Amino acid sequence: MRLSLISLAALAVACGNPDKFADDTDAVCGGNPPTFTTVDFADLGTATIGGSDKRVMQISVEATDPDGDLTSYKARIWHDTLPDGKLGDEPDSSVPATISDVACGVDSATVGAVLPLGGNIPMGTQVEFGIVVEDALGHASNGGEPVIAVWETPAE
Ligand SMILES: [Ca+2]
Repeated sequence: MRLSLISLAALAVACGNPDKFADDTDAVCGGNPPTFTTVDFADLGTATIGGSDKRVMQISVEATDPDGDLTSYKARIWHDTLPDGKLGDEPDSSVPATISDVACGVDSATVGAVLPLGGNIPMGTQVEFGIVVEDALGHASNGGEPVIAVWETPAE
């Protein structure tokens, strides 16, 4: 993972489970969107990114997609500091990642992003996050509506 990608304001979290081995590059994976039920958060402490130390957090989901085209994905992530169940129209981060080049070969994956704290995402407060996962064919989870969860960011 190239940490210089932090210029995108986010890093991908990509841990796939390529447990199927469909070796057919012409495969059409199907039309299932990814699904997930819960949103997980983690305080990752300090990381050196682009030569400077930054406090970082991780947002992730355990996504499943029966047609196996989580081979690459895009995590669209929203955040704001007003936990009212509403988020902006456009995501604050859109993080692409590739897990495998085996067509239709990834039907579950940990999907998410590492985000810097202390800037757009303030520390020591409740932050409302939303996430949508798009699979390799652009099918979006939950009809494209972000699944929302609130997380209290670390105080320091
Ligand atoms: Ca799919």
